[in-house]
Amino acid sequence: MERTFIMIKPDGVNRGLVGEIIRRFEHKGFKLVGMKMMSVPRELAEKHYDALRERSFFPGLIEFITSAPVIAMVWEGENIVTFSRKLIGVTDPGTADPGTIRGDYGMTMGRNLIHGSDAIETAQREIHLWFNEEDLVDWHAVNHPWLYE
Ligand code: IDP
Ligand code: MG
Repeated sequence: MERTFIMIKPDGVNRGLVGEIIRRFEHKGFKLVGMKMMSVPRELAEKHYDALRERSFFPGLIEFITSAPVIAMVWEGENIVTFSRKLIGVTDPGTADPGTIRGDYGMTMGRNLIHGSDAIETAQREIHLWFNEEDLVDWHAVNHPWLYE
């Protein structure tokens, strides 16, 4: 089963949207296999966003991600990498569709509430960056046969 890395960013935590965001993933049918609240060390933030190092907004992005706690999570489900990006919405909340997390709750690019891995390889990299294997829980959800044929 596919896994992805999801992070509720400092704005989502400060705005009290943790429950609402987790609710959307749970109600879709995805399974939570790892979760921790943490302050993000600068080095980890920079590694996570390594591909964006040369972008003008990079310093502000690192300031933002390290400014207050985040909720780091690993979720599991069929096709979850692609589908969680749909649940989240496009990067700019100003143009994200209503019904998506960013479209419903966000206003600007630099305060877009949530991160989701953009590809299967990225998900694997990010899961290993943020979690130790022993902190991920292999468990059987009893609703499984009611979600998958
Ligand atoms: P994504 O989060 O939708 O995958 P990326 O292009 O990977 O978007 O960018 C990572 C994060 O960097 C975004 O979620 C957003 O927080 C921030 N970001 C991207 N572009 C801008 C920008 O133009 N201004 C400010 N922040 C940006
Ligand atoms: Mg991205």
